[in-house]
Amino acid sequence: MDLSTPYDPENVFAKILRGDIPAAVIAETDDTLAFMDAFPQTKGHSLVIPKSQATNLLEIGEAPLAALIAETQRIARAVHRALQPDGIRLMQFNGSAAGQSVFHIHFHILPIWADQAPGP
Ligand code: DGP
Repeated sequence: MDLSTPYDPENVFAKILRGDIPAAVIAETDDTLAFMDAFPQTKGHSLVIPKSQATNLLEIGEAPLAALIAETQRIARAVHRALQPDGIRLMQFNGSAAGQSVFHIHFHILPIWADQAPGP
């Protein structure tokens, strides 16, 4: 999937938004959904997605992006309070070449503990 591939409404996050497949939802707003990653890289690894359709960062509009990043900050603060990690890593990939595997834009929020940090 290169950066100009059109949005596919059958991607797994679109299915989660429609309720076609289940997810461990942790927060929902008018514009965003946050849920646990099904293949966590650390304890408490979660994802935040916009409800609007956008494949990647190049495509998303300014208003949905603002809502997405504000919600990502809110979830990161909640993760800090709940899990007390030593650090919090955000990840966001665009295009297969960069490591994106689900083509609905999302932020990863990974709590990091100093003694068990995953590789970069
Ligand atoms: P990325 O490489 O940035 O596109 O990461 C996609 C993430 O989505 C990856 O960490 C695994 C996660 N994931 C894939 N399929 C599902 C699913 O069906 N449910 C949930 N909750 N997460 C999924």
